[in-house]
Amino acid sequence: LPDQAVVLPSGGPLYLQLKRWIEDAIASGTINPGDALPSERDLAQKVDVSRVTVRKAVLQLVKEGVLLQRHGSGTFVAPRTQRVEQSLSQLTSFTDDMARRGMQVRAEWLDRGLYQPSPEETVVLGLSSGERVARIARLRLTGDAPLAIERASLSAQILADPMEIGDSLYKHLDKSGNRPTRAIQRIRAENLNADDAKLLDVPVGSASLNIERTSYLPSGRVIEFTRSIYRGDTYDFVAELRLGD
Ligand code: 16G
Repeated sequence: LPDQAVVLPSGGPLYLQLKRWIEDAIASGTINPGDALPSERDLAQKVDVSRVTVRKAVLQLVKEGVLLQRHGSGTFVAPRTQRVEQSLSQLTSFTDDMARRGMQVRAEWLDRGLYQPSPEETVVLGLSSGERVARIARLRLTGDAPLAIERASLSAQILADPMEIGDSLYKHLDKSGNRPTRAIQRIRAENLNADDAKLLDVPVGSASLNIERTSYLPSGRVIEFTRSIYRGDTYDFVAELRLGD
């Protein structure tokens, strides 16, 4: 930290002023990812606030994932997460996208089985009466870092045995000539609920992108209805735009 006296940004409770000051110091590169924060006592002395105030500001930043606390060794600026750029103009699979980037991915299964469809699934997938739905839900990770939760629904006629799909749903569909060739995607901002936040290893209420994909065969038949939840701190969705007529 610089030697000169610390001037906190004004306004609001003291701990929030200190929090903002720490955020600014990180943003401006005064302290960098991996750097240790001074001890609570040193920081309190330097900024001329109480240790309770320091503790509150630090705790808040730990909750937000900006700082990391390691037992016994202190508080550090968290490494900046590497962002992933994802094209919005091509119909690709998660496995393809990650392989292209050379990223090693894996999946943790949250659910896979045949169910009675919900009214929404019946309508979107165009199921006939009595037809069941195959649901597959996965947490998709690179190493230990969770990237997205994916919950897919398909007609049981297309995916009779959800246990059969290996690492990639699209590769599996390809085998039976059922790989989709067109999709509609809807993207929405969402604050994560407790369950999904836990799965994605981020604080409750963190920003995420909720993506709904309905994909089609050339015949027009809907093949897949998938809700994906992507970490807002990790993903950039990018589309190329061209001047229209
Ligand atoms: C993508 C799709 C998802 C599809 C999955 C198949 C988005 C938002 N979603 O993640 O709908 O089911 O790819 O991936 O892009 P897989 O072949 O690796 O299982």
